[in-house]
Amino acid sequence: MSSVSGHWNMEGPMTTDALSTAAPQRRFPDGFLWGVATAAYQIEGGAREGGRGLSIWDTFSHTPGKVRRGDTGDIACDAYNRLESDLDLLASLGVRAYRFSISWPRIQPVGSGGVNDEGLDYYKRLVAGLKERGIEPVPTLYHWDLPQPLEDAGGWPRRETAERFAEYAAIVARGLGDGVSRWITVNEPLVVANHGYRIGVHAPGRADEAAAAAATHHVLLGHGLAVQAMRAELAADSQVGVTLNMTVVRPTSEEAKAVAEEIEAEANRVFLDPILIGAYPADTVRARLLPPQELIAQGDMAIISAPIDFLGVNYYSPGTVGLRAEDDELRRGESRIANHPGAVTVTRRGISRTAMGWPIDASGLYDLLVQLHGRAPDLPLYITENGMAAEDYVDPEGGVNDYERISYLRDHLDASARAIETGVDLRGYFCWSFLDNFEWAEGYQKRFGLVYVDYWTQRRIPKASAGFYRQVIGANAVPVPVG
Ligand code: IFM
Repeated sequence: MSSVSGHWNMEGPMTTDALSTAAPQRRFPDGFLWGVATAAYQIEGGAREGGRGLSIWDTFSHTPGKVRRGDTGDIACDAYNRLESDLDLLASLGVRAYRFSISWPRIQPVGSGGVNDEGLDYYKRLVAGLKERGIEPVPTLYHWDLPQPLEDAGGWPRRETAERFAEYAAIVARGLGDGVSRWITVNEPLVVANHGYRIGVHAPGRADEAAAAAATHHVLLGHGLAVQAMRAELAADSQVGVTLNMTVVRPTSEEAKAVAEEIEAEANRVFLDPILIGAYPADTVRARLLPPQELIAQGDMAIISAPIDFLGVNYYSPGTVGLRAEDDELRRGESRIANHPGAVTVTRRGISRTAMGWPIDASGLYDLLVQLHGRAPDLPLYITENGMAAEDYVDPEGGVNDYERISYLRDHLDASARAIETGVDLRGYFCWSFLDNFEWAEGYQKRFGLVYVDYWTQRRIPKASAGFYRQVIGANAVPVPVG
């Protein structure tokens, strides 16, 4: 159990020495897994190197108007060519685990059939390099870079894509299984279906409600089939889980409770319920957002709900929902919610936002963890992403003093430790992100890293938050926020 003890020096602005002296701290359980996270398309670059095929993100980012400033992941952080120095940098942060994703088109350039050994070798070297440095590799198999030929054949709305995914999962498990003991199948199925197929702001850029509903089912099925395929290849004690992006949705009034519950179900339960209980939340979510019955073959829900070893949770921000009549003028900080006439998102007065515009409220993470534990008390949880984008810049002394990020991390880590104190089985925390990187449709403008990347030179500059995080890991504790 974590507990409050000791003293930390919190005098003046928080610095990287903040953990060395006199403020109270909240401790994490021994063995708590401290990590950082990235994803292949966001950092690797080397888009045409090593036999890699094209993914939907290559196509999308090269389509004018899709990504801010026309940025692409062609070069990104050039991590593909900087393996050894990035591994040393990771080690210097003191992390015990590294969550990265595997680029499907590096392994299978056309998404099916033969294996590209050069691609697999790259990840073998990554896994070996991590282990040499005492860092646990935690790969995610799918972080949105679907091989383009599979999209051309219909993409995630097509059932065969789930089957191809399971084949790819088996190849990776066979190739890397010796060095990896914790695996994540899919990152954020909601974003795959919703951003990629419903609203089209992410690759492949389709805006088609029926395609999104079908993609929802097939990404979940892909997860379930991949779990089966991987278990057949891996040692019995290997752990396989999935990562969902989740939030809490708070109503501003008693009257707004029902719509808040529906919005929360759309965001969380459409993906969580099938995994936990083998059913879509048809009682709460409108039918057109759910896969039609004719797509759900017999046995699918059992495959999707086969036991997993842990749930990965990505949390950034909570939502607050209120009611306003259609003709009401909106107040400051309010915006209407598509498909929910009369509902508005509300930003509480005085609340800070990240550079993405997301409200900062760590109590949402605490509430989410407690809720999840209530629903699935025996399922270990990992926070597989949490962090913030900030307007980072290199100061004249050459440092990046990202105090806002330090305070964001401190508050969210404190919320995590408090959740553990109430009995939540939270086993680890992965900060998003190791490096500044390609933030999808936002391109390189939004910086989430603990390490600043100068994209002109590829120079890496650890920010003040990297020092803070290193101290948290060393102490296995976080300073308790004041007030
Ligand atoms: O950068 C993304 C990541 O790829 C998935 N989760 C949210 C992050 C911040 O938007």
